[in-house]
Amino acid sequence: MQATLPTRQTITSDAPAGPLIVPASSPNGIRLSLIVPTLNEGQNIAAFLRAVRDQLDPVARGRYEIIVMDDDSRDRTWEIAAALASEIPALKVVRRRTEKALSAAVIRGWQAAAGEILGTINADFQHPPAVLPALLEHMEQADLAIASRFAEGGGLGDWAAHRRLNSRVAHTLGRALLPRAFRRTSDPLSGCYMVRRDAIAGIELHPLGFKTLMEILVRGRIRTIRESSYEMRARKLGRSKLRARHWFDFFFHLLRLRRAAGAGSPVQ
Ligand SMILES: Nc1nc2c(ncn2[C@@H]2O[C@H](COP(=O)(O)OP(=O)(O)OP(=O)(O)O)[C@@H](O)[C@H]2O)c(=O)[nH]1
Ligand SMILES: [Mg+2]
Repeated sequence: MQATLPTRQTITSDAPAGPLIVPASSPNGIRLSLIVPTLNEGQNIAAFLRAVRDQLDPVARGRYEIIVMDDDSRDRTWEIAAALASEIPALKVVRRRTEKALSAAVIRGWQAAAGEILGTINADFQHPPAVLPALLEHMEQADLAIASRFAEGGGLGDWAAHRRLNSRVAHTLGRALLPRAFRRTSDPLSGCYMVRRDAIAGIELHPLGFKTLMEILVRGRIRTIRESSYEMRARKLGRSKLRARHWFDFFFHLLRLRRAAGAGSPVQ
């Protein structure tokens, strides 16, 4: 498919660099900045962005932005996304060409964002965009709102047995190494959540791998957490980027956070 040429304002290669620190922001009327990290999601991205817009327009029209953080996908996801600029004025696309990593892409997106609430969701429909309005509403009273597979009404849907087992092992390891952080939510490994900018501004983050939420739970100034349940789905289109090496990333990330928690983080 040939995408029309994106406008200059929609697409940029200027991702923030340096330490992963989200700045405090000056008031500008943007309530929510939603980061969508992508790598070769050309088959999903257009339908996904339209679905996000359809969920957010009724509750936050003119007060949200969607930032696609694409790591220079070979299938030109960035170009397909940016071609939607006229349909989705709230859209920005960053084509990152210097770094490649999911968790850093999310935080770089927040560094470039304007909103007082910062969120993230995957581009492959595994997190249903329909959960977004409920999360945003929770943010009226919370520092962190999490889309949870394990809250009442949620589930792992059509997930394969080996993925369910992986998930169970990951949760068990997390509970053993970071007990206090893992007790605070039913789904500390969720990839879909919103956090108040104030709760993480000025704190240097050190994520590794796919699980940024653990980073926020340990290093952030999180007092109140709310959850909305959802049914996880298996990916329908495109290929998984999850690899065996992400298990090592996960394990080292847990150890790093355990050390940080011991050094006096708010949640140990
Ligand atoms: N920017 C960026 N995005 C990534 C990278 N790796 C994965 N993603 C995106 O992050 C999200 C999660 O990746 P997935 O491949 O879906 O991982 P997963 O959900 O654990 O695996 P599946 O269940 O098989 O889909 C998707 O939106 C991906 O496109 C990366 O290195 N950089
Ligand atoms: Mg996925």
